[in-house]
Amino acid sequence: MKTIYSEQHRLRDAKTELYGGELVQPFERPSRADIILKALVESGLGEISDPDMFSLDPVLAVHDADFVAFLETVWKEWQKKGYAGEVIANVWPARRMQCRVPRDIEGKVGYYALAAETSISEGTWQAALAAKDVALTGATDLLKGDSGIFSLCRPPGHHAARDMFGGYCFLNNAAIAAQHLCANGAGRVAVLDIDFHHGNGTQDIFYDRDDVLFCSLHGDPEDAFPHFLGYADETGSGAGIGYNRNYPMAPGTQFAQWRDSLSDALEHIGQFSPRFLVVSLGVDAFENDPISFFKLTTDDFLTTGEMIGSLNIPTLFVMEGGYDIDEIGVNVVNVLTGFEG
Ligand code: Q9C
Ligand code: ZN
Repeated sequence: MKTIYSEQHRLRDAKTELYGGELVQPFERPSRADIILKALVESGLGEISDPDMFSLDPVLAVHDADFVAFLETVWKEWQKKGYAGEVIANVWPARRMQCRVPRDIEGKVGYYALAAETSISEGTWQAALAAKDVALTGATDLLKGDSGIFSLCRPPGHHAARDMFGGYCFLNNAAIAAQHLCANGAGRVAVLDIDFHHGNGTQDIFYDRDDVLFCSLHGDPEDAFPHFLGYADETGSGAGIGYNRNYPMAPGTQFAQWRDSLSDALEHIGQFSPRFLVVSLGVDAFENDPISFFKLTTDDFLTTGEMIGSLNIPTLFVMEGGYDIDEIGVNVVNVLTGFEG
């Protein structure tokens, strides 16, 4: 299987993450991609290619134009205001307040942020742009007839909604790729999200559509980020009713239960019969992940890949989360190897 990868991911190198009331080194850091790349090369899974460059059009097909302009300019605006630190949200349009976009940059940050852990700094926008190129290049390869491609995106994307960033995400790489596949004649596309966290951004983007099926396996929002979306009774709206499926699971969930959810999701995807499948591939369901609570083992990721491969649908894997740096590489390689086998 071919991997698409860009060195530009390094430009996303924030110094701070707001965690437990402290500013810590971000869990989502450049070494994640380095370890994955190293494991891929050692596995001999396939060639590593640079992405092609795409315009903002495929981004604007899923994201709000003012939001995109905000991401492009926020770091400059923040510095212009004289702040010494990184961009961190500290105010929100909470219940019964106005949902207008304020003039002031600090107000704008609160308007477009869905959480405060994700700091923005120099290079964040450039890295996010490169990540969407990595995803779109993979999608283009699928359109040319490839049966499986790995887009090693960093920063990740599945928490980024139509007009919100957060959860370490800025542009929704998987949604941009899925929409690009639809727009280029694919007809139906399914997105399967196996990252530990609910793919709130992807759900948001496709919630009212019947041409994109979204299925997400994740920690119950009662107990896990993003907390305010991802319940089982969110099934879609309008024409999209029945085309959104959430599988929230409890703390301590092991593979036996997780694979039952995966089987159910795969059965629905099979019935939907999409031309392409996009997998939001997070490996933070791993037992040793520092910020998650599922108990999947390294071997379980191999089985996961085999199960996805048994659908026999051309598949784009888009990298999302996974924060146990030591084993992120082998876990990703196992999913891809299982798929190929
Ligand atoms: N107490 C992705 O995996 N906060 N994003 C976690 C833990 C944010 C995860 C707080 C987690 C975001 C792409
Ligand atoms: Zn995650």
